[in-house]
Amino acid sequence: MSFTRAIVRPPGRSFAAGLSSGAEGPPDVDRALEQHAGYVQALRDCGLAVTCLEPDEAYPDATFVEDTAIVTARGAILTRPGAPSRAGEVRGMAECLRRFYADLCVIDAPGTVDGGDICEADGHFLIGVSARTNEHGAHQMARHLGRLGYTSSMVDIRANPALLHLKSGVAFLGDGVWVADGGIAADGGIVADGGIALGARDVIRVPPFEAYAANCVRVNDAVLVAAGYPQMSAALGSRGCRVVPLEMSEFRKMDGGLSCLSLRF
Ligand code: CIR
Repeated sequence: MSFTRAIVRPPGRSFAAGLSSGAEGPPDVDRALEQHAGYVQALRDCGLAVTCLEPDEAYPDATFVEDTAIVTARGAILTRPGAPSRAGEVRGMAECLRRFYADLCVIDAPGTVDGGDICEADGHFLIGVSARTNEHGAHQMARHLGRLGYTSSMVDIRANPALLHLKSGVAFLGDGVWVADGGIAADGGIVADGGIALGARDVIRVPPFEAYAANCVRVNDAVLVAAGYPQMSAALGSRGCRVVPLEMSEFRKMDGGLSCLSLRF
């Protein structure tokens, strides 16, 4: 969980035209830009060199860069987003990633993968099968990761419509500690591959009324978490984490979590 770099893209003026379940109304773009600047500062405070791409007005959801690629210590894989309106976001990310990776693997049709469905835990990857990541895409992703020397397991979240992506409901914090939503947490571990529980030293179960805060991110010595979720912040703090609460209200309105605003490597 030691990172030196991150890639981000601030939202454009078209942000409010992105995909959203719409339950919370339209976002305020100026406020989203302020919140994004706070997020970038938090990454810099964690010691990361942040590459900030230009806002992309053609793709209102392009600020959610995590969905466009999987970046690992051994290689990068471009995704093939499950929402047709987001397919074109990958090209811009590919151009950027060529600066950092010699080879980029791709997901081919009919496979689809959103990066928000991929959760790394010390060299093992959970691959969520969701409304965005289909089984073709998940198996291609597992093969790419296998070629890079990583293991993986599948977690089918299609029966849980509250989760847009796997990482909407699970986060790995290192040292055997997980954060997980009720459907993914099991006694002593994490449900994967239809029932096998990955070992876990500690699973922080997210209270249903703080479900949004499950999408937190360990960055070096800190855990970034959405502000306004006191039980989650307290649970993280009690594990000795340096908790960094960040305002995320405008991204939440567009169904985006905290992890999806950056690629970290
Ligand atoms: C979408 O529906 O694709 C965007 N409005 C939100 C994507 C959030 N991505 C993520 O949680 N990984």
